[in-house]
Amino acid sequence: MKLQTELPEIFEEFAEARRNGFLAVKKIKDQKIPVIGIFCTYFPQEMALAMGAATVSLCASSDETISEAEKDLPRNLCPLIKSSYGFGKTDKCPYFYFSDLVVGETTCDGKKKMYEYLREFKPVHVMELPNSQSEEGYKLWKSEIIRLKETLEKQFGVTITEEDVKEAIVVKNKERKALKEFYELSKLDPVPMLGQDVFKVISGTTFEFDRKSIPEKLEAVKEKVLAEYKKEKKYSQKPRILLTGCPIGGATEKVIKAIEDNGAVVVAFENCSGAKAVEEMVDESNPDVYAALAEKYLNIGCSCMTPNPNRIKMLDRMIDEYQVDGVVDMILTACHTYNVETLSIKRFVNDKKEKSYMSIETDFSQSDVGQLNTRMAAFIEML
Ligand code: BJ8
Repeated sequence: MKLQTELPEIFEEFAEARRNGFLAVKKIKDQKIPVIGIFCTYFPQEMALAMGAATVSLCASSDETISEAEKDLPRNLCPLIKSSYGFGKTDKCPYFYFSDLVVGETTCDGKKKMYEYLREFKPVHVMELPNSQSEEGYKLWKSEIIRLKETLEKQFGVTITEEDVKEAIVVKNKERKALKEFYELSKLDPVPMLGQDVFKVISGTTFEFDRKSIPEKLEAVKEKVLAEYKKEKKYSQKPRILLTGCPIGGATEKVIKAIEDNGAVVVAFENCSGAKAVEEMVDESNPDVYAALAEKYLNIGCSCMTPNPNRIKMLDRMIDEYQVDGVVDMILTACHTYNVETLSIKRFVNDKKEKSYMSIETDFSQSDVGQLNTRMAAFIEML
């Protein structure tokens, strides 16, 4: 069996962008470009792009600062929230350090309450995210995007015109399209690349601050993967897994590794580290740019929405398109919304799609790697 791990140079540019993310942000700061720290996929990235600012993700993914966070926050809280707060408090995260403004959204209870304390370390703007995708919800989200624009204008002394927003929409749509076309290579059977490498590319693009250059880079990596695939013809068939649930990154990449070390391959990421952020474009034909942004972003199928039909719709489509054999739902400890939603996801995957389903609860420590491997091996064995 030959997979792309024997050709690491194909993905090296993106892996390196990830490793050197701190340096890239420092360079941005040296050029006096404003930096906006963000926490969530609901953040309308086009607004930052429209004013020429860079965005960095502050969703921390290591347990390094959790003990410090637990001095202020309850222990029984999602590790993502504790870690994010801990990095802000200890100033150990250069992304947080370099952020001129932090933008959060009223998603889950833990996150929105955490922002109240985060204000002690940085200027924080909180967007009021509705809990459902109702008509009223879309109106509120549109007005919140306009309020964000006004905050950015005031804080950075800039004017953001509708033309600026329109241009940013086109740039971000091109980036999404290119990313989607790249990871859709995993629809091939046998698959041409491991999920671990797809993930390297997806996360590597977040550290490319020249957003216009991203489509070309993605096209190049796609061509290289395809060329190898056609040349080698040695790729073997493996059980195909779709990952859903909480966002993955850093410490939780252990889940992708456990799946692939035990003989399967992750062919699709439905969570916020993948398709949730990418699949739906902003409607460029809508003359009301704020309505177009509100629609794209509020449609994201996060478990903070009630009900949350868009997660099911995306799972339905992706399970078919990627010829998925099994679904793994990763829940971070104490994430109540995703944890409660596991039942409906399990029912949908088992009963409607007639596929295998497994949910795993984990945190940012590595203490459960052995147990993860045992459970994955058993799950994959029965696929
Ligand atoms: S759009 S998934 S990035 S909220 S894991 S902090 S929900 S308790 S991260 Fe998320 Fe936006 Fe939704 Fe995506 Fe709360 Fe759950 Fe923790 Fe979470």
